[in-house]
Amino acid sequence: MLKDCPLWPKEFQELYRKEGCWRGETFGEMLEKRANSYGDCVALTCGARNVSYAELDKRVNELVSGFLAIGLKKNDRVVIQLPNIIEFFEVCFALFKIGALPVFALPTHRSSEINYFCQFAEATAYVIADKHAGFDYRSLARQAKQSAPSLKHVIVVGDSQEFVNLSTLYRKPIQKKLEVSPSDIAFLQLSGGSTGLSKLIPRTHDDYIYSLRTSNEVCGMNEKSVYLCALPVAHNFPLSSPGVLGTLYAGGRVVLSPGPSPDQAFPLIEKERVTITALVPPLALVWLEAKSSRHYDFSSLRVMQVGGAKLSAEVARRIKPTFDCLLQQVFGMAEGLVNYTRLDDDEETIIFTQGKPMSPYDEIRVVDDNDEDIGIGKVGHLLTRGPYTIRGYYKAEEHNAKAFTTDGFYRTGDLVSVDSKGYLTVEGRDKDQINRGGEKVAAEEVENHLLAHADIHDVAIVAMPDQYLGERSCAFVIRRPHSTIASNELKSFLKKRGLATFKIPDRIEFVEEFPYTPLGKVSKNKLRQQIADQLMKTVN
Ligand code: OOB
Repeated sequence: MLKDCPLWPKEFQELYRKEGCWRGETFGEMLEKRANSYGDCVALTCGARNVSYAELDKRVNELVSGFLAIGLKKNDRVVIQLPNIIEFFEVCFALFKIGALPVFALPTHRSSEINYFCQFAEATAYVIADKHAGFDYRSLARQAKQSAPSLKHVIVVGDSQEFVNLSTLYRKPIQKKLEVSPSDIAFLQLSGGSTGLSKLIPRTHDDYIYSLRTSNEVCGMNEKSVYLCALPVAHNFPLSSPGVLGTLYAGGRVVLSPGPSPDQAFPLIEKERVTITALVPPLALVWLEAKSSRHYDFSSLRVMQVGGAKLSAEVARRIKPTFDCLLQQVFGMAEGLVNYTRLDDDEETIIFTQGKPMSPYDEIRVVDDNDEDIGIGKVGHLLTRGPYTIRGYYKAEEHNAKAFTTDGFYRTGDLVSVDSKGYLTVEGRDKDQINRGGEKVAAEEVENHLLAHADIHDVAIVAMPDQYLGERSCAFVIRRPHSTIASNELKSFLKKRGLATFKIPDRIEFVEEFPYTPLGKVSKNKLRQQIADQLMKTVN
């Protein structure tokens, strides 16, 4: 078992097993079972390639052999940064079978994030595609190798240059028995982060497979389901709610789209007869706008899931009439808890709420600033614990003491209200984060980068309202005396530091001083109000 991962206390482990949540299955076993039951059925479609369950399992076993041959072993951490391609699944399942742990980076991460993941997780390997969306990932690998002494292998899909080519690692399967337990950590997922850098989220085979099975029941998944993965596959929403892994659990078919644009996704919906897909709110808006001018057959589509950020009721209302399918709101988090509106809920519930917890074993508390429970309909902090919600981040003892209550509830940082039927409405956030249309930016992480600039005295980053993304980021900056540094110079400074583009502030406001709270802290509330008022004025 990987060290430094707080787990559920014994009595909860027993409870979740006794209640049949955790059934003692690993991802490796799951794939083998599906290969036995659905061997000839297509598991994955990517471009012109179709891979059956039997073929996927075979390729995974070959890769296990190659991974072992280069020395990968149980509990090794492997940073994976791949686009939506079949190799993502081959690599992940091969690592699951060995008991090595994928660390799921996103394709938009750059050297600042990747170096940190490799260093912090003490990764032994980093798996990339050569190029994707015009970006050469081998340059990131070179930097990662310099910065993380633990990194022994860089494995590349495509032109590998000086690195190992993934295609050379498919070897004759070996018969060695690999000891992987269902209660082992299967992988490390990334948190959106609110205090500085992303935390790593340890998820076990048992807990994650339970979340897949429960998601599948709620979302009506079965072997006829065809799931279009348009969002980046490694994100928890398309990965597991029910996402690509839920689809494979159900014996259905995953269709991989290289990206979420209507030009990429619409033809796939028609051609592959997609039944369910998942989007973040800004994309739902783009799809709504694009639908009328593009004449594709959407008749197979039953469910459009929208989550990751708050969906406005006005946009929600347009989904069913435009796509002639059900809308499902999804309010989830990589730490665990996932809430869904149910497919048979009434229109108002689907349009106005973010659903209710998927499992009867999810425990929800809505509390005031003193951790006292508050009543129905009132807005408070959402706390949760349950059979698939972590009890602590990896190697983060100090942070865990703040992010979890002493009795194991995770402080989500979300402000919600709960109605009499147990449905949640997300009303805001008390974490220092910007939710840029589903992409999470930890203010402190970006502030620290800006503070490294010699011309900057102080900085505070807040969310500002945006019609399309819901929120964008605005950095309030106090320059050092006599500095005349401009916004674009600061933005290129951040880019040069290797920060993912989505984290670069959308707007920079130079100010002489910050407003303060009575306690002497920078008042981000006042800054948010200030920029919102300013934007209103420019609109009117
Ligand atoms: C999903 O996961 P993360 O880890 O990227 O972000 C979690 C946070 C939540 O705590 C909340 O602040 C926000 O994203 N969020 C929503 C939301 N869904 C997520 N805020 C308002 N409305 C929603 N529907 O984003 C995620 C993971 C699994 C399934 C779906 C989303």
